[in-house]
Amino acid sequence: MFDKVLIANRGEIAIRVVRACKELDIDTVAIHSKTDEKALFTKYADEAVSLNSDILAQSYLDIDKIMDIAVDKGVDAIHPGYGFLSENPVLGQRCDENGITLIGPRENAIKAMGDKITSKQLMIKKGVPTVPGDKEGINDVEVAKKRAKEIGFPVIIKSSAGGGGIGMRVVYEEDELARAIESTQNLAKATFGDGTVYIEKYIERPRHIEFQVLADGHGNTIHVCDRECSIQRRHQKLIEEAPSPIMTEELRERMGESAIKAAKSVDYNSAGTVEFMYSNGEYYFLEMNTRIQVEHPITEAITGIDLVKEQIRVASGEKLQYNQDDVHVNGHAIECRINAENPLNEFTPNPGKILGYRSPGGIGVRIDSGVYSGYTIPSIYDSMIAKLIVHGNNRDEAIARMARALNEYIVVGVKTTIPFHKALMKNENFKQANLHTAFIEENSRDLLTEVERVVKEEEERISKLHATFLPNKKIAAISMGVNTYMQQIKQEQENRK
Ligand code: MV4
Repeated sequence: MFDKVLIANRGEIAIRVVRACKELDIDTVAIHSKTDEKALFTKYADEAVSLNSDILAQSYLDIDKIMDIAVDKGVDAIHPGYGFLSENPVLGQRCDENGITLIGPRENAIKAMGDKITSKQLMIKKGVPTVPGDKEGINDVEVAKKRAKEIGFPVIIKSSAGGGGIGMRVVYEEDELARAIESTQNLAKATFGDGTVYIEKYIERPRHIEFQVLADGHGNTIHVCDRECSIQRRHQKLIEEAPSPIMTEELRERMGESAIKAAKSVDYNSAGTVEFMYSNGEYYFLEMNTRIQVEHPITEAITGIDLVKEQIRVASGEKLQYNQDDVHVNGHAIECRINAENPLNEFTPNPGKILGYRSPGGIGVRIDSGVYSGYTIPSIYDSMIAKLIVHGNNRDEAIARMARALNEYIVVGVKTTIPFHKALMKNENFKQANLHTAFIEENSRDLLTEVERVVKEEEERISKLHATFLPNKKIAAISMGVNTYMQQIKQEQENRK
């Protein structure tokens, strides 16, 4: 096992990795940008080294700088977390050159899964279901037209170098096809430096179901069950749950087997996620994410498996601690992403200083967060405040528990997505698990009406709690909005008369 690990990331995931290391008796080195000097993760690690910059290319994306620190500090391994360098094949190369282990997959796996045409071809070869359509790039618009007619409209044009929803376009009729191909090619060329695009049947309102996989360097690959991630907005997930409400033993067996085949097709040897679309009883491979994901805790909740510890163990050369037969689903878990965003204004980021903070607790509640009272959420990074994860014996209990935990949550000073999640927990379509990738669009009117009501209610009910946590009335005034505060003062004066 490693003695010392450098964490090339920030925020809650850096803390998540520190916690796994501590339980494995590994020392940790955090690296941080100028802005992140006061971030919580730098205090949790045994050592923290400044990258002396806020420019991404000179901080969290600066491989040379990070390698220098890793060598200087004598670490055995680097954990890249998610985002940043986590799916950059160069990091692994540079680690190899310096005799440092990368806690993640090998270069070949990242590259093969990063190219959508390559990965689709691999899946077809292994018998994993893929969306009907081409498995080669478009060279000739006339050929593409013929293929689109065979496939049947609507079709979708996707960039091979894309993923995560970037560089795709839906085409409903033949007349639009040529222009759509050209514009997607241009976009892909400009964004990824590779203009290769291909055609698929467009699946309308699919569910997004993904499988967690774990693989070691000894030929063992298991799946750690499924997550439902259909509720997203512009490809940003808002909430995830495990297992998928539509999952049956039989479907899990089949999809899990496909996920394992996908991982094995690239000799995968780490923690990863295989994404599928599900529609009308059929499922299709979408892509594989070659990293630990934001929503991994819901899988940990229902299986009891510490995914990050397993990921570190297999990277150090150990065998997986679990066989497929050891993996069982226990109950139901939900994760809400609590972001500093205004759900009443298109979820625009609302970074700033957290004036008061108290997170929920009690049975079945987990918070993964990198913030504290007095911390300023920087505007240069994502606006995540926390991941609120609940676990219950079944979906209904998990929903009730989440609603309860959201009501306990107090964040003063920045607008958050908490009211949105409260509204979601009450939504009938959500409760009935009528989930699909257009859920937010189709339910936005009902949700927004409820969010507005919740925000008003919070101002009234929670202002009392705010007063408890924030004896300073000025801060209370900021938190509840000055007008509401003045009204309250007036009312108090009236009452006294
Ligand atoms: C699709 C699709 C419908 N049909 N492909 C979006 C992210 C990228 N990984 C692939 N995506 C999609 N591919 C076909 N043939 C619909 C989506 C899609 C989607 C997929 C998963 C989760 C959320 C989504 C939101 C919009 C569109």
